[in-house]
Amino acid sequence: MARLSNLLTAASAVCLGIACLASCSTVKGVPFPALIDVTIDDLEEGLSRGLFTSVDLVKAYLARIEQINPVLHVINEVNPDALTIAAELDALRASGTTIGPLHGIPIIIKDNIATADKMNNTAGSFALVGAKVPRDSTMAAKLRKAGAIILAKANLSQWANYRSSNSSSGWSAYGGQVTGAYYPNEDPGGSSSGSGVAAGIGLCLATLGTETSGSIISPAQKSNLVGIKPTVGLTSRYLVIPISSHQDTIGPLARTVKDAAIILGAIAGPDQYDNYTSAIPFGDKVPDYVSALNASALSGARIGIPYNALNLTGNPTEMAAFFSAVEIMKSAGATIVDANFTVAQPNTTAVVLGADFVSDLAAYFSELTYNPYDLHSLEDLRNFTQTFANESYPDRDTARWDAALDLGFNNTDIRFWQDYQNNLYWGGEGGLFGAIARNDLDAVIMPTSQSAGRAAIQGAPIVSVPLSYYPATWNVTKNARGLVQQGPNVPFGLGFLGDLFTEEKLISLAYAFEQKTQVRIKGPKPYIAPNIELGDIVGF
Ligand SMILES: *[C@@H]1O[C@H](CO)[C@@H](O)[C@H](O)[C@H]1NC(C)=O
Ligand SMILES: *[C@@H]1O[C@H](CO)[C@@H](O)[C@H](O)[C@H]1NC(C)=O
Ligand SMILES: *[C@@H]1O[C@H](CO)[C@@H](O)[C@H](O)[C@H]1NC(C)=O
Ligand SMILES: *[C@@H]1O[C@H](CO)[C@@H](O)[C@H](O)[C@H]1NC(C)=O
Ligand SMILES: *[C@@H]1O[C@H](CO)[C@@H](O)[C@H](O)[C@H]1NC(C)=O
Ligand SMILES: *[C@@H]1O[C@H](CO)[C@@H](O)[C@H](O)[C@H]1NC(C)=O
Ligand SMILES: *[C@@H]1O[C@H](CO)[C@@H](O)[C@H](O)[C@H]1NC(C)=O
Ligand SMILES: *[C@@H]1O[C@H](CO)[C@@H](O)[C@H](O)[C@H]1NC(C)=O
Ligand SMILES: *[C@@H]1O[C@H](CO)[C@@H](O)[C@H](O)[C@H]1NC(C)=O
Ligand SMILES: *[C@@H]1O[C@H](CO)[C@@H](O)[C@H](O)[C@H]1NC(C)=O
Ligand SMILES: *[C@@H]1O[C@H](CO)[C@@H](O)[C@H](O)[C@H]1NC(C)=O
Ligand SMILES: CC(=O)N[C@H]1CO[C@H](CO)[C@@H](O)[C@@H]1O
Repeated sequence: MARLSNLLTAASAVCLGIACLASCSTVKGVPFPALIDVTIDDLEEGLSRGLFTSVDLVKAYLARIEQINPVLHVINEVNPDALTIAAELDALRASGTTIGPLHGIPIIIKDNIATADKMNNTAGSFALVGAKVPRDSTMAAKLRKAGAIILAKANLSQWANYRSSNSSSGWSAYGGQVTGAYYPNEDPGGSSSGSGVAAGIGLCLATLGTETSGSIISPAQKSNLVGIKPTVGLTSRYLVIPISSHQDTIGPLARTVKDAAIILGAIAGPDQYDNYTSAIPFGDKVPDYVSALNASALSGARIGIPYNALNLTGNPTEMAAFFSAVEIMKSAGATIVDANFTVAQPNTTAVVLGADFVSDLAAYFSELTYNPYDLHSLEDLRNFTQTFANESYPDRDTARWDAALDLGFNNTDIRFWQDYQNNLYWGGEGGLFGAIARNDLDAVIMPTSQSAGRAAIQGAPIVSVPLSYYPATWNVTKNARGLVQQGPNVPFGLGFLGDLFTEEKLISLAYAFEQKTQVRIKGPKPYIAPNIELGDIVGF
């Protein structure tokens, strides 16, 4: 009896949290947040109090995946070893040992982050089904070291949206078309599309995505999530299928800033296999991103708006919400600064990504210990894709690869270097870094849909948080493949952009904004989500 009442007190305390105000469920009759809202703190509390085990959690999430995947095509593969791993972590916990901040917490990763287990790493292409890597990617290894259970691989825009000029966000030949959960046939954003929807509807606690330009923040906003796009080099790209060594980065998509901060802390840091990580200014001492969370951080902060780089009339709904957010920040004590970029519209080209892809893809192929179709270059991959029936060519073309190969050079060429230097200027002195330095800013803000480009070309960080959503009466607009772009309840976000390696500052500001607004909690719910909860698993 005493034990049960302890549980009751503990779980009720958990359930007084904001998450549970939004949606409460029960486990063994005890109130507990629903899996669509649950946080790492909630799960750690439930696990450590013995309300449920990691095996229960994995069973619940697998059942939810089975319920929803035939409709939304979020997941490419589940980890056949997940229950075994969960049981091992449960046994460790029972013996008094927790190995890290994610002990026993199920996480899903994008299907371009390799694991040396039974799961494939495909980028959504049949070219890599069956391929083997020599060891875990550093991201997978760090998740495991933090105690996480890698539950599944999430579907994505094929090749992280670097193949076609006429494909769609969230489509891959291997996984089909991911759709969002806020409106039927919603464009899920890309390219970490499955990572967005999976975290958004609670197929796991949170996910990892990758970004070259927009691929974390875009699906994060479409699934009403926080997305952290870290500085290039803060998180290792080793054994992550690349687009561009100069722009690729890996980061979390989560339902709260705090959860995203915990996960970032677990995956950041130097890695002998990715020499970009040697640019990290704090070495092995990864900042404690959780202790950076400060609900008052907007007070006294200097926040810049680059008016001349915004599309002020393009999307009146998003811009109206953006300027409401500005008022909220002002009332929270922030100083808002007119911080135009010196170059309003940079003339970027396809050279950096194309030339990087030629080099970096070949380097990834060369790491494989089993390469089922013996592919070694972009030429090989293009030929495979154009001739393998299930790759949907030419309905989905290979225009980006054609353009990359038409360059006739890779990233060792002087012509690459010239374009790369232009990008650094447009992202740096002529763009984001110039605005920050001239105006002594803590961050620059833009609507998430307009945030990606300037940060991408400089490898700069972005934290995107939920901002608002289209009203319930909104008329649906669709893209060429029939995916809903704007529609009733479709969410969108706000981006905080900063200088290199200033994630602590950005996370702190994003957290203060989240605490003031609670858009995810107060806003509309998905039109579709799995309904199996821990209570349906525990004790049955
Ligand atoms: C990986 O792909 C192979 C096909 O080569 C398949 O047999 C296997 O089941 C896949 N792994 C998972 C976890 O689905
Ligand atoms: C960084 O690593 C890459 C690939 O691992 C290699 O090609 C490159 O030469 C290295 N650069 C430096 C400066 O060591
Ligand atoms: C939180 O931010 C406020 C406003 O900038 C500052 O005064 C306060 O010292 C910060 N708290 C912590 C614990 O850093
Ligand atoms: C910034 O750009 C906007 C839009 O082009 C312009 O209206 C405004 O005057 C500029 N502000 C400054 C301080 O130059
Ligand atoms: C602004 O947004 C509108 C609507 O999305 C678009 O048609 C237009 O091309 C955009 N303008 C610029 C300069 O990006
Ligand atoms: C933009 O870049 C292209 C390719 O480098 C060049 O041909 C063109 O002249 C540039 N346009 C401007 C306005 O700078
Ligand atoms: C990159 O270009 C250099 C110079 O032409 C060439 O030697 C090298 O093989 C190329 N590497 C790849 C992966 O294409
Ligand atoms: C192109 O792919 C086809 C089918 O996969 C293969 O038979 C052929 O040898 C490939 N051609 C080249 C030049 O690699
Ligand atoms: C390719 O697609 C066909 C028709 O949709 C399907 O029957 C077949 O199993 C697919 N092949 C692979 C390798 O998935
Ligand atoms: C995509 O582009 C290719 C090449 O231009 C074309 O053959 C194909 O019909 C296009 N697909 C669609 C759906 O328009
Ligand atoms: C929605 O579409 C209807 C019919 O086309 C039109 O009458 C109405 O003005 C539209 N509403 C908005 C908000 O655009
Ligand atoms: C785990 C899972 O549900 N995988 C599915 C992913 O999507 C492909 C294509 O739609 C299915 O064939 C898999 O079964």
